[in-house]
Amino acid sequence: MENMPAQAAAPPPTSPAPSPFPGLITREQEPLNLELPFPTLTEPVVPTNRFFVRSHFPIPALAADTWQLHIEGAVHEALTLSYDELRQLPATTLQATLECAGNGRARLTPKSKGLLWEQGAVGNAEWTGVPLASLLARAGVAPDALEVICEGADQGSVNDEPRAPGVISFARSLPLAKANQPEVLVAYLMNGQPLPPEHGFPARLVVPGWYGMASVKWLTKLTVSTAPYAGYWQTLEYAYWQRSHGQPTLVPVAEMQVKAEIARPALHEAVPAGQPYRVFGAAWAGESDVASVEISTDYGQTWQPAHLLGEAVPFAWRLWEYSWTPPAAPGRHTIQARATDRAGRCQPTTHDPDRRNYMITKIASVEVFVS
Ligand SMILES: Nc1nc2c(c(=O)[nH]1)N[C@H]1C(S)=C(S)[C@@H](COP(=O)(O)O)O[C@H]1N2
Ligand SMILES: [Mo]
Repeated sequence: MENMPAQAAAPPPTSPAPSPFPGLITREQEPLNLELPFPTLTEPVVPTNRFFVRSHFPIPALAADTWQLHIEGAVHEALTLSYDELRQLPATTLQATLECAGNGRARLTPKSKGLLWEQGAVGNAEWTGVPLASLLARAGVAPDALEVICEGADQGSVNDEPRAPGVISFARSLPLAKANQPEVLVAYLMNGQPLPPEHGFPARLVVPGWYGMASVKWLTKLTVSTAPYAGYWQTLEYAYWQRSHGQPTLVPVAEMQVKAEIARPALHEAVPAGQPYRVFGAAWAGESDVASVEISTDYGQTWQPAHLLGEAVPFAWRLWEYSWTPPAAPGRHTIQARATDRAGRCQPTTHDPDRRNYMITKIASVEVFVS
């Protein structure tokens, strides 16, 4: 008998389609919430299919040829834009790091409510889109306008406490002072390609320097408003306590706070004794820049400077490395990293309860086994 040519192993017909997000940690299937396993970080720009996904409702099925963006409210002339019209306007391309305000929640004690993200609800990508300021200028913002309410097409009911009043959409307001900054985009490309449905196709807001919740996906409506907006996603959720005149007041989560994360070693990694090890990670600083990253291997008694890699890119995280030589004797060791921004702000050692379960920047510890 003749030898049959070797057949490529075809997957059995019942096997599920390959994951479009290989290697991401599924925190929730519906709605879809996926986390980057942070120890796998290598490059400053995270590939689109490795970028974390945070959604509160099912992903809306939107088509480019029927999608519209409405700009209304306190404007001189309400506007409606199609996808093609949006793509024909002068565009900007920039990098921006998005971090979910709940990133790091798994480290809070007592156990926090909300999705228990470890370190990977953060990513840096290149975004292309039309500056929001240019769209607002076309519509003509009223002189007494304060903010713009940005609404996505996704909807649902929130049945966990605190409940929402029936079916709501995802909406956040941006103060005009930020909305008019040149870096705030109505983005339609991510890393040079049309946004995937999970990241907001056909268009989303990208608010560089702010926590992820400001970057409204599946953007369909911008309402210019003369009064502060107090919707669900900036009062009952994504709000924290700020003290003024001795009184705690709930204010919307906004600018990202300075933070460094260690990608490697991973938690409980086995590290060879007595040989230099490349500690590696990323740091970001919201609207500021990372001025320094420091490493401690003695529980914060002393700190040594890490080396910042590449050039500073506004609104993008900065990768860093540090050469650590573990002691020759085997044992447990703890590595900590802390970042400082241009304004001299550094990370706290404990989580301020006024931040509730958001803005988690307390210095993290990675315990390793030297062997
Ligand atoms: N319409 C809409 N926009 C949204 C969300 C959402 O649930 N619906 N989630 C927000 C939150 S909390 C974050 S952290 C970012 C995450 O963006 P990504 O999924 O592209 O990583 O999207 C924001 N924009
Ligand atoms: Mo988020």
